[in-house]
Amino acid sequence: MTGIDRAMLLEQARLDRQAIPQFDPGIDIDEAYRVQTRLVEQRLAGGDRVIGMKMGFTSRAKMVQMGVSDMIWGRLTRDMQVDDGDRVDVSRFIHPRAEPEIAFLLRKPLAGRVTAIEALDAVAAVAPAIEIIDSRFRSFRFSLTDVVADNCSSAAFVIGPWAPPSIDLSNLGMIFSVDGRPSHCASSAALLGHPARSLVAAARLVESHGALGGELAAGSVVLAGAATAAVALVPGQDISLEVERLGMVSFSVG
Ligand code: 0L1
Ligand code: MG
Repeated sequence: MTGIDRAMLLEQARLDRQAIPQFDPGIDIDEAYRVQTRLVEQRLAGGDRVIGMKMGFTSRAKMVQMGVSDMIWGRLTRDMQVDDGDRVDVSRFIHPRAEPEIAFLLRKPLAGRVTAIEALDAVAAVAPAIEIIDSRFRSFRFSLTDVVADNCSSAAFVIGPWAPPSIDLSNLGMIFSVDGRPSHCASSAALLGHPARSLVAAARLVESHGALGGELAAGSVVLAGAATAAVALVPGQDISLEVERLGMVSFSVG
């Protein structure tokens, strides 16, 4: 099966809301990112636009939940964004889950090998965020290369109020709640010890893969990755994340 075949299968699975089996034989990581590029190109051909990047498996909790051990990255597009406080109709997904994150908004381009201080200097604002993931693979079972090809399970994301980048992100409490009751609690330090490290990795990866024009452009959004395991979504839930000093982001599940 060619990379284009794989990208078309994944896109069809999303459109039909029908999970597919894992790829057999597997593919290597470079081919997996090429499949991801082809996958997202199909959406861009339909008028969608890349607005940023998501990092994945940047916390131990997520690596353990999904049984993988490497960081991955995917593309965020405009059509994936849901407004803070909105109702999300989950019938458009296969088996959606939500996870608590921190988002960065860039004020200037970022690429290559940068320090955490340089990465933070490129940040215009930070916000609490929730990512909705929806693996196109059956039962959320995948290899690292499968999930990369599948745009890292990304399905939608919600960003809360933007806060100044001067806030110290090193150890902020994060309370992820379902129906107002805490489901998972974490510190922002769960993200590689400091969320800025996820941005550093994003800058390096985007350049080394020659993706997104080889840089994170000014105005890009970067999701730093989930700080805890993800929560399965069912209609009727209210999902919220409160991040100390950054505030709250939420959506309801329809
Ligand atoms: O933020 C994350 O670590 C999510 C990675 C997405 C892959 C998945 O769990 O399906
Ligand atoms: Mg995520």
